[in-house]
Amino acid sequence: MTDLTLIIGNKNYSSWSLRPWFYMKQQGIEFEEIRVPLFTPEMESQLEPCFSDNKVPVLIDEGYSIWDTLAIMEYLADKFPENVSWPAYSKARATARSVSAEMHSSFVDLRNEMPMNCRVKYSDIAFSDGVEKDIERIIALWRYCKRLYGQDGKWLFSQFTIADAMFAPIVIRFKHFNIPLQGVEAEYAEMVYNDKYMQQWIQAGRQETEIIEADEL
Ligand SMILES: N[C@@H](CCC(=O)N[C@@H](CS)C(=O)NCC(=O)O)C(=O)O
Repeated sequence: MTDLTLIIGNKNYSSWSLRPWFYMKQQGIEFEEIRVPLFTPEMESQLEPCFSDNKVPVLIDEGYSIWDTLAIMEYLADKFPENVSWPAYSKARATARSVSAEMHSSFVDLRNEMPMNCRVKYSDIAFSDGVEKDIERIIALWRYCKRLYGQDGKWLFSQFTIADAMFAPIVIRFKHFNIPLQGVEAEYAEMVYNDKYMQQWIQAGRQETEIIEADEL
């Protein structure tokens, strides 16, 4: 029995929904999941009481609505302080927040040209300079976190944190767009992609049949 409900979009496409879902699974937080297909009347009616500007994900706790990915995970970090959500050391925590906020607010070219799609694998796609720059920056962020704080475990800050949840959809994009990775970033991406909860999400996404044309190349 749980008081928490996470409203998510299509698993095939909804990169924002994946983040808090993956975080809650990794943290062992029980929740009921409601999946609403994006851009449908069903989505509108489900989200109407949530004040989320018709966007997913939304977390409902005892009827109270929390929207926006980072706010949801911060709320859960406060609610379950026994979980590790951010690194303990304050400078590592600040870095984890910096990279998470950067992921939240940046990489527009990558989002536009490289939509998350669990069903499809591409190769030889020509990207704009903007996307190449976004890819380089994300790899640099992962290397930076791993070098400074990620030597004692498989995650960016050794233990799983919100930062890993923030980059989870990037891992699917890199894999499905066949982005060549090396060294530490290749190891990290492979580990996250093969994580059992990531695989649950990807397999569920692959079973979905809705098509969002804008996210199909
Ligand atoms: N910044 C928001 C973004 C949420 C968002 O854009 N979600 C997409 C699905 S992945 C959505 O609901 N789109 C529907 C729409 O824009 O009408 C967050 O962090 O949660």
